[in-house]
Amino acid sequence: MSNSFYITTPIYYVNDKPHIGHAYTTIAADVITRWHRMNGREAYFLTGTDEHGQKVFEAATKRGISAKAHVDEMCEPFKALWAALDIKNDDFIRTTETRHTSVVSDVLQRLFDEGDIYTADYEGWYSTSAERFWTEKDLVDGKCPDTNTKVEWIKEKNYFFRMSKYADKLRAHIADNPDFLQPASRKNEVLGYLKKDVGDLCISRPKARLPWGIPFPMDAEYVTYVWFDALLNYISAIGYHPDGSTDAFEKWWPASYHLVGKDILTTHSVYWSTMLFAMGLSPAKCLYAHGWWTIEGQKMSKSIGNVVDPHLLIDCYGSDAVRYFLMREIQFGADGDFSHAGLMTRYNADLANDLGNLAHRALSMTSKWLGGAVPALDANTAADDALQAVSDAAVADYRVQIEGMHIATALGSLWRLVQAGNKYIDDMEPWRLNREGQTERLAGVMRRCLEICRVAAVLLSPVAPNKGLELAQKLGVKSLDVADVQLLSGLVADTPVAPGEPLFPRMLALPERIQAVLDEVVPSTVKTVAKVSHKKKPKQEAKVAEETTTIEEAATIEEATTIEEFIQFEDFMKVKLKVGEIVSAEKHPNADRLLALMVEVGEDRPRSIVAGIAAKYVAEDLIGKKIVIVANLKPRKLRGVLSEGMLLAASGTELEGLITVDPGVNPGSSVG
Ligand code: ME8
Repeated sequence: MSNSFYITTPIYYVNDKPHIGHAYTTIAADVITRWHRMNGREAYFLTGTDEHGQKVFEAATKRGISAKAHVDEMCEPFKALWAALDIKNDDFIRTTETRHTSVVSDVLQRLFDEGDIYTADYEGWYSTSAERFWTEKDLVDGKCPDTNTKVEWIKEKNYFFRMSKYADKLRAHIADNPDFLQPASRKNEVLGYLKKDVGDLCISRPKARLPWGIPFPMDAEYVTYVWFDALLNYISAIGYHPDGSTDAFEKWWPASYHLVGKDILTTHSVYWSTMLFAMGLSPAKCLYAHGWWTIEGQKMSKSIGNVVDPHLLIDCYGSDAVRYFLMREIQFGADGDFSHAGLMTRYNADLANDLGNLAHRALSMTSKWLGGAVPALDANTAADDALQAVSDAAVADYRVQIEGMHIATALGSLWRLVQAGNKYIDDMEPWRLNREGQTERLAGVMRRCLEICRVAAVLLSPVAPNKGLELAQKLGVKSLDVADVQLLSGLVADTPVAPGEPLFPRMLALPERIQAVLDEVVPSTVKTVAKVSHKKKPKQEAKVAEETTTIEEAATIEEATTIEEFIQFEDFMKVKLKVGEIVSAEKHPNADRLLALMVEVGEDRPRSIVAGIAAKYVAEDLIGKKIVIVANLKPRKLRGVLSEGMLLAASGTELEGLITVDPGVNPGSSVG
């Protein structure tokens, strides 16, 4: 593997504010770049803005300002979003910069001199809004098939790029380079396109119609078609020049990856590759066209009003959680649906529960029972060997997957280890080891749990760099070293550790600002939230019914204790009662009478339980209490918060008190 790694995103049009679609591609590029950097490769990550063209010109004219002033302003929100999302790009190219326009101009001249650009009369239906010509059969009801706006018949002289001349070379290149077009489905699409006759590409627009573009060096009456201009950014930014490129260009080209959305597959695979052939250059090693996000089941569009502003998500969840969600929710390459409910569910399930609990349990037990320092390892038991094997496999798989651009699968591999860590805690019962005074074993067990947290911190960091670092700091780890990361012995004994604040505080209900957006935008969208979120929920919560339960309907203690009819023994046996330990308690965000609890019941994660006990108990006083829960009650949402069980309590006309259990009884023990 060569040591230099060059990755690009599309350069985005400045006619809109950036949304989560733009964020998606850029985050993916950032994740991959961070991973390669961690592995010692020299990397160069380019993004930027596409600033010429009809729409930009019209928007500037409408505002009564110059196109240049308009684009200077409009590229800023992109830069600001990348900063807010912790994107570490090495360069940001704007197509209005001289370093770019001069290269475009010189490439045009060179290709013209060499005969790969020629003039001819062109006739066709022209759509101003799509900035392109259509043939008669392309039109839909006589209108532009892309924008559904009127078209006009235009006959004019234009400049053409001899794309047809390089079509065979492109076909051969695809055949000889099986990894060039990814994923495989996209390759088939391009091969389908190449089955037809590939014509030449009209690459000029008369200046009279479109003044905002790069002028043709050999003809001041014409400007360059926006795609011919834009695609060249990938090489102008790194120092290409037809008369002699810089060393930087020689170092980085061909790019390792062009990441694009599937919407711009043809321009990149066909136009760009043939342009490169004409310039005597090879295409990027891989053109990866990812899938498309819809929003709450609908196309994202300004007219529907459902365009998701990434800043809102960052404000509510933090940049790391947004990055994690977008990377984890869908396979890179596949289409996917964004839903606010899906984001919150995954945030709670993966980040707050799985990872957050592992870190919290490992660090707080170490602090409570082992003096708050990394404990010594003891000799491996069979369970410890098995845990090491899970770590070996998870890390190896993560590496293969992320390097194959399967970021979601890579995260899935890491999560297998996180879940194994939680299960290890349940199986090893550190609370029992502590009670029984098995200090050496307790130390060994807690050490391995902390080690898993270290692996998680390292492998999480390309996707969630701040939280990766925060977790590492809690463990006293100074550098996120990926070499031999899988070995559950990488920490330094006696280093101080501290649980501190939770990494990902649990989200009890949709953030108010998000709920307000959903309520406001399109009423039908809100309904879709529930529907879509069912489909998308991770397994654990798939059975949860989305109900609009009121407090009165809730499964309160009163309800359970006023039933006086006889039941059969078998009926009673259906009820599974378990001992639980309350590990956290908070006021319910939407109901004064309810508390939202997290209860450890010896499973791979604590359960979220909503209980109508706020009149009698202050939340903080409940932490550490051992109680009895009905463990097989169908989970439901109570005023928007998931409840996965019910507490047993004594009550007369009102609640008298919780049924508590001897402190020596372990969470998870069955009652009955
Ligand atoms: O096409 N889902 O710019 P653009 C996933 N300037 N990705 C999405 C998305 C969605 N719903 N919406 C946008 C252009 N994207 C040209 C590119 S490159 C030389 C010139 C992402 O602002 C995706 O990467 O329309 C898509 O390809 C890109 O934004 C389009 O950005």
